[in-house]
Amino acid sequence: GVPASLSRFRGALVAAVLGDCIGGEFEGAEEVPMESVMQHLNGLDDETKGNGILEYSDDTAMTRCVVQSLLSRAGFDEHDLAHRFAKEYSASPGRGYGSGVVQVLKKLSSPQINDVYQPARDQFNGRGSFGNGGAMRAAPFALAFPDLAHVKKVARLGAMLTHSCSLGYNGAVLQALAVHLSLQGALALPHQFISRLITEMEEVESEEAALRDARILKEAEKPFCERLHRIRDLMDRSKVSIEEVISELGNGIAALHSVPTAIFCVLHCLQPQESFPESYSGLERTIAYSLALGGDTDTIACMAGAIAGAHYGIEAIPQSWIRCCEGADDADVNAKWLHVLYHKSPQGG
Ligand code: F2R
Ligand code: MG
Ligand code: MG
Repeated sequence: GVPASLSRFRGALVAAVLGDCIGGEFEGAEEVPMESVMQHLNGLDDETKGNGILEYSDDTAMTRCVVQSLLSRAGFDEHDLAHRFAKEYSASPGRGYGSGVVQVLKKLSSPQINDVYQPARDQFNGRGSFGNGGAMRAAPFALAFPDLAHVKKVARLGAMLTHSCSLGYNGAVLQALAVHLSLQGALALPHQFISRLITEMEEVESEEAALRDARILKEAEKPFCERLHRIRDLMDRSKVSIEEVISELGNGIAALHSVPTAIFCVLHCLQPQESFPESYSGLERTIAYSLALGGDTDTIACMAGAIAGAHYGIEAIPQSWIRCCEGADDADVNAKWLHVLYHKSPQGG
């Protein structure tokens, strides 16, 4: 693949923040007319809206914890990361966290905690969360380590601090894999990109815990693989409506209903679309399209932003968008440090 340039690291981390901040406007909306999306995005060009007026939500708050932990520990440290999640939540609880994960974050703040994975295991009567909260913060794992097996391992562990159901943590593995491959230029060949994800997820979803969870939740035997196959079918169609994307892939708060959707947004927007201005970069198209799907827009745009940003690089992001979003400048600085860590990492670097 193409060497992972600094521009791709910056694009990934900054666009994830923008997806969260810009997508927050429509989170939970059932229908989002394209005119409303364009009106919102055109408003970002207004100079008076600079200086980070669009606040980031839990997606970015937790991603920042992952980044800061990876950088300060020069690797994955579950105790440090759990501590950062808990501290961040208690300092700023109003960032729109999922209603279940709040219990985990409160338990993680206890000084008596020994097993930092236990609070997540206790969720939902012991079944664990299948929400997309593990996936929404998974991108930094792909930006810190070049070795694919290590990315899979730490994305899973990082998600398991809050999401012990395989349909939650495997969403994080899939999101990290997509960023990892995009960083290396794999989106230049979209069909190979999706085939590669299917191959990797076949192995991931062959584990006993994953097969068991899928059975209990009455999902397909390998649910993420099944969704990736649906993406491949949608890619082969000449026209796909928003309604069809929602019905085939979903736009909800479950990782299964949002991570594959984010991947589809990126693939669908690789080519110009008639709904968007010709001047739009692929990254602008991707974020705009993610918003138009409605549902969990901040999180789908955040995840799609990370994958698209790793492909197009920082140059594809309008300065006016960066100026509007809280935390975008910090993400840009942190991306440079992750780039350093990635290139000196012992995990295959
Ligand atoms: N939560 C939101 N947005 C809506 C609320 C906004 C807020 N109250 C406000 O207005 O300020 N967004 C954020 O949550 C998503 C990530 O959630 P996460 O971290 O996965 O949380 P949780 O609580 O673990 O799971 C989310 C919900 O999914 C359902 N669920 C999960 N596992 C389940 C299971 N095993 N059985 C049944 N239901 C399960 C529950 O409804 C959970 O609350 C992102 O969108 C982020 O932006
Ligand atoms: Mg959020
Ligand atoms: Mg969300």
